[in-house]
Amino acid sequence: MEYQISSGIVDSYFHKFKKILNVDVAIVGGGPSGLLAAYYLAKNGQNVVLFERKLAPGGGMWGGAMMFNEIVIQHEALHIAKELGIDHKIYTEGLYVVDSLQATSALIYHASKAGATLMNCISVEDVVIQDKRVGGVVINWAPVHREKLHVDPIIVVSKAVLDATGHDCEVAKILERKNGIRLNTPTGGVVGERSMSVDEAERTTLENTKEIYPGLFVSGMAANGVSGSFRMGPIFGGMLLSGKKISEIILKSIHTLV
Ligand code: 48F
Repeated sequence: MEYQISSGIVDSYFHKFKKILNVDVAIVGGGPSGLLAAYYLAKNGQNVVLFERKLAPGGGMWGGAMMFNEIVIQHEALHIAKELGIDHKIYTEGLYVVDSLQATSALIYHASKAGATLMNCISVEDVVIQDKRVGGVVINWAPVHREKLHVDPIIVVSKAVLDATGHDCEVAKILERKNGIRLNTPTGGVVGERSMSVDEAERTTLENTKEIYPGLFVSGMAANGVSGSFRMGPIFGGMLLSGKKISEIILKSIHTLV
């Protein structure tokens, strides 16, 4: 019995790992925008992997506001909550409150059920460049990074990479820093996030959700960070709509590659 348990886990894990070495889309970051992009892309037949460095995907959604475990979503994004079976209560005109634990676990469950492979405890430390495009990501165990161990990584190739790393826009920063290239942002580089301005931030999240370099796409707070837009705190409509929008942009881009 002891042997069967271990061997079942190892066989199944390595089968999964082999499958994600060459994918359609590699998503970096398991916050709401990354999870939702994973859900819609997998639902549309793409082979998708999502890397999250923490033990639990979910990013900034679990904690609600200052650990009050409720979040707010706007009417415009309500159809997504309904599609995922998330309970919601109207609070005031156009604004709904949602239990953050139910919402976050629903995003994880539906992304996985739709067929996306979710890989936790793995950090993306670099990108692959092929023919002047981003063509994959470079990964390592998150504890290897934390312990600063000198261990070489594993390479994952993909047709598209999504930077959904939230406020830090880590992938875009790495691409800019290491390669001296111009990004499709107002300055040509990562501009950096601005202070709180909810309406403006929610609006610009969607505008900033786009391809910023051939093969590299941004969603969620990473989209606002690279283009120098504002933060918005515990209101999540923009994050959900951004995840959905980037899945449509990536799908179109992959179809034009074929
Ligand atoms: O920050 P995060 O939740 O991303 P998001 O989808 O949503 C932002 C909101 O939660 C909130 C907000 C909007 O209302 O202001 O903050 O933009 O999740 C990003 C995830 O990416 C992981 C990180 O641990 C987090 O769970 N992550 C960041 N860098 C890496 C990474 C990396 N290099 N490799 C793997 N995971």
